[in-house]
Amino acid sequence: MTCKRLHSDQTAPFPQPAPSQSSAPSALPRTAGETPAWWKEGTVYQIYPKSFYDSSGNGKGDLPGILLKLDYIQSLGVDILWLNPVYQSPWRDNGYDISSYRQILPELGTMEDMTALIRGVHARGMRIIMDLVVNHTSDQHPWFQESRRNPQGRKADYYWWRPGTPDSPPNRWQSFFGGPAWSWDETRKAWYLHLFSPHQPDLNWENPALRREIYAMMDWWLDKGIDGFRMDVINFISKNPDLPEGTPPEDGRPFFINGPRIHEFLQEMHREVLDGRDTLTVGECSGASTADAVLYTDPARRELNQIFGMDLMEIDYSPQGKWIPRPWSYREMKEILSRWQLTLEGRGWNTLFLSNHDQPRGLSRFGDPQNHREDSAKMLAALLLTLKGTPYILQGEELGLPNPAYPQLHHYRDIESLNFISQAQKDGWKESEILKALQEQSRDNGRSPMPWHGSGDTGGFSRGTPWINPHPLYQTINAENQDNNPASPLAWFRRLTALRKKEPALIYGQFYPAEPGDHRIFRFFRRSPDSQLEIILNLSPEHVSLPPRITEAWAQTALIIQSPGQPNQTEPITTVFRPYEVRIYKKNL
Ligand code: TEU
Repeated sequence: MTCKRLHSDQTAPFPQPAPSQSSAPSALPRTAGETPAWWKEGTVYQIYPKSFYDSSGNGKGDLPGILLKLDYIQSLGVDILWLNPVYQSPWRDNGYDISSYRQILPELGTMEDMTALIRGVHARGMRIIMDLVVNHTSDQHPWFQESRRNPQGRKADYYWWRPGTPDSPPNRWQSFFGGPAWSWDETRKAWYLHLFSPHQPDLNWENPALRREIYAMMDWWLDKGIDGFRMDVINFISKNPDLPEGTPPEDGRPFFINGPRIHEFLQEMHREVLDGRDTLTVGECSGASTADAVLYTDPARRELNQIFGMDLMEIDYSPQGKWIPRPWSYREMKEILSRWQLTLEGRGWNTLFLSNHDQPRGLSRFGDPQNHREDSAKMLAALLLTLKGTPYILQGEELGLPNPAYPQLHHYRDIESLNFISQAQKDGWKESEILKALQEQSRDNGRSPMPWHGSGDTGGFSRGTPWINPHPLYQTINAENQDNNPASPLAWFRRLTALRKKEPALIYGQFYPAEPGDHRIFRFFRRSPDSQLEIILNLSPEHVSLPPRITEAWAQTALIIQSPGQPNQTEPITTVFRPYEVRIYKKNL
């Protein structure tokens, strides 16, 4: 591993782009030596189906609703849809507790609706991936029901069962949602492991018959026409079978994160299911380092195409966890992004994301929704669409949507938030403190209904009562009022997706960090054989003046896009960056 940690802008190495190779013969000049793939070129739009568009009036978004909005999605210039789980589920963890992998939750639609959606997406030249949740199932899944009832049966060890007595669990591991990671099952008179809620028992991947069932299920979905999978906590599936206690004893993570057989399992999955298919596989890999990311995504190893690393999402986690966030700096943010870019260059492939259904909105965390909402949203969109990797945009992010920051405890729905509320109350937190933590960190911040227009009670999301409150700002921030406004975040987002399609250097070009000239500036190059783009982002709400050694070189380049400002109008080259200003200069080589 040659992963250098960059400590500060002063000490950071700034490798300059190598001299132009454009005269040298290259088989793939537009791809700068990278093997081309649709999943490298595409931008992914994440849809949280229950909060996207409710066509039936039951207060929940649904599959026909997504179908009705495909023209809007296509108009964004995105290429791939990722759907959060829509499978049959008791919905204890919003669908991440699946009770039947081959059925659709009736509230969300039917299998015919799903087939129609796949067809509709493909007819528009886009692709669609689904969530694959195979670290655990619901406790209502027939596999678990059979496993708990029949300790001698074929499915007896599809899950992590351990003998004992109801008063002494096999170890002291804690679950991610709070409370012990073991529950006692009265039917089988044994303990079972659940890294998440007690309703989400962990599957035992040591069992080859179980693995075969999962591969068959994946095949079944791919045969239906989906284009790949976002794999939920996929790097947790291999556990150390001794299940040792950690340090402290409650921390079992070293024994199941990137566990002993993880690479073997993923390579087997590749052989059994993915080989010969043209799919996108992206693994959610909390606890994966950049070195792990290379192991998971190096094409020669035949595991996954990409992973979601969580370093940036955990930038504000304190030693006490996510609910007590700590301050972070622009230096740390740039260090994380640059480290992932540099380590994966030529060895794997990155994902780029600032939001998802488990996180507060990227704008609220990394931008300034109070004072510079639109400009900071545009800067963050530019960050996502100009670094190297596949960008993932959460529905509403294209509108510059901040956290809904619901103002009362009873507005929250997510199991993790509800468990936090009861624990914090027990621990004596004041209600105002609990609310502040939820408003900043709750997963519900990424799950509010999509604001389609500014009228009615729900912003066009539903004719019924929404399962979670509409976004409080839907009257001012919505798709309709941004659609024809060329200065809107939505219009800017469309310009960026169009730019990615026009400039292969933004897809395949090598990433080079550049001397920023100021700690609030993120400056880097994307270089392909025939062009070099220089991207300069002011990460801050302040005016920043750059030194002449940086700005003088711009005279030989073209300013191809800039924010703030009107499209097709760029400011004369100035050395002062306005709050959240973005500029991209291009030089032909
Ligand atoms: O998330 C896994 C995961 O690491 C999160 O639970 C994380 O700990 C938490 O969101 C941080 O606040 C995946 C899914 O994305 C999530 O929605 C599920 O709840 C979870 O797995 C269990 O399936």
